Amino acid sequence: MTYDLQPPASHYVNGRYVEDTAGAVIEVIYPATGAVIAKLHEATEAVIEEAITSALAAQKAWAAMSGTERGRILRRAADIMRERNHDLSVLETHDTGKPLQETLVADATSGADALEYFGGLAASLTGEHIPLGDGNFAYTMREALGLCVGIGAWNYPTQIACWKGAPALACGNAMIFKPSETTPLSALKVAEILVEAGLPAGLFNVVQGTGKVGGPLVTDPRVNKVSLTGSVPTGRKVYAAAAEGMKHVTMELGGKSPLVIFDDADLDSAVSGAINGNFYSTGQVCSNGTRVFVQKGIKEAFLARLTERLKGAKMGDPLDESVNFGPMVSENQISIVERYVAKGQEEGARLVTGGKRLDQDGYWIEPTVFADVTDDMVIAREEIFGPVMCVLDFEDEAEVLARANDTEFGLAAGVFTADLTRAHRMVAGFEAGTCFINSYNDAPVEVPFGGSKMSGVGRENAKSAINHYSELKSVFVRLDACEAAF
Ligand code: TXE
Repeated sequence: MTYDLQPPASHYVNGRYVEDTAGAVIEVIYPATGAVIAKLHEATEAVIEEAITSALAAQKAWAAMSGTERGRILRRAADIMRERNHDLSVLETHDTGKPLQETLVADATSGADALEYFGGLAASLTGEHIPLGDGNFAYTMREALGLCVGIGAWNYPTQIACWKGAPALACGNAMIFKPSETTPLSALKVAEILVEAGLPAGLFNVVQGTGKVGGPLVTDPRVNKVSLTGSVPTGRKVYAAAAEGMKHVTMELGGKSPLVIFDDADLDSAVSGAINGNFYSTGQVCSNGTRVFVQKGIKEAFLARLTERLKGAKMGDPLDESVNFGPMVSENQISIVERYVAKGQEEGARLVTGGKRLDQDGYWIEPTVFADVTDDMVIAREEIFGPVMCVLDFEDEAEVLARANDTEFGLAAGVFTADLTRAHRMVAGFEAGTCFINSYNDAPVEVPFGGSKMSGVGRENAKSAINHYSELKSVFVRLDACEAAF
């Protein structure tokens, strides 16, 4: 790899690396071994201030450029990311622990897709003409919001930086991005690449830190929009703080999504869906279908096939491309998962496979399946955010739909069935923002992604993201005389 794990400095502000060693130390840990691979400093007030002032100084000129010009820079950045995919993926693997087999296809590539997609869209962000009779008319202008703050989670650091940065920049905004303190490395490379592609300094700044840095960014009156990917408790705090300043928000939060498998489903395909929806990225995916409802007729066949297929999970050096199951991201996260595994056993769920933490350095735990899970168990109600699948039985469609929706969350939902009529009936009934029929967890940039209920507000990706990074100005034009009552 050509990238050093230790970046030149902690932050990327105003087109260059910036350091302030007065900030608290952030140790970056390689989850596969527990070794410290880099040390950074949390942003101080001075760093945050420079991030804000340089962003504001650059934003108006950026918004005044044509969409074609802005888009060209984003598309160039997409090309650079693709050229450097291998190095970026190795870095992402060190940052998150996710196996290289995954990071090579799901992180910088997904980020590049977002840059390419929104780069392509930038020139077509227009308003409309509204005829009003008698020659009078109105038109709308789509305008940038100004300064946007992006706050990331640790599971998809590159992807999250790009899913927020690309639409923000395409619309003519500046963005300050704060990665999760657990995975601070990759977003710095996104900033570097954008500047290399021609992005003027100040338009995409990266500042490091915990909520102590995120908090002041959210409340700063100069910030117009906040987009967060994280947990529901943090989302609630950030949303409330943003509301004080009447800021635009996008909240991409957690879930406990249902995946419903009817007994007419193709068994192997359904097992693949359940594996993708529970064990990809070691289960650390917000949209995971962790409540797997299996119709009674195929329950035992499903569990048998699933157990067989799980033998194909290969743990080991995440940089070995044949490894397909990595460690969890941190000691904190694995200990949360261990507590839930113990809770599931205490509650009387049947541990079908897995559940054990490996006796070695790093944060390794086996892919875990519980069967005979009931709706009221804690493991069926709370987001675990790890490789723990809960299998629940059901008898019929109406019953399973009601149970699937009986949650405070509403991020995603999936159904496997050979009956397409039933499939469409089910997705029409799901209380969830992102649904899948005979598939699970696909997230192409062309499709809106996001949740309802406690899982969030707004949508990322697709044309719909444009509405969350711009606003309309309406202009009324009178061609005849303007009259008044007196
Ligand atoms: O998330 P947090 P964490 C869920 C998952 C996991 C839990 C905790 O259930 O177990 O979240 O993960 C920043 N003002 N997800 O601790 O705490 C924080 O620094 C402004 C789901 O990583 O929500 C980080 O950058 N910012 C998720 C980001 O918010 C604040 C993926 C998220 O932190 C802040 C990851 C504050 N007051 C975890 N407090 C998903 N939806 O995919 C914290 N932050």
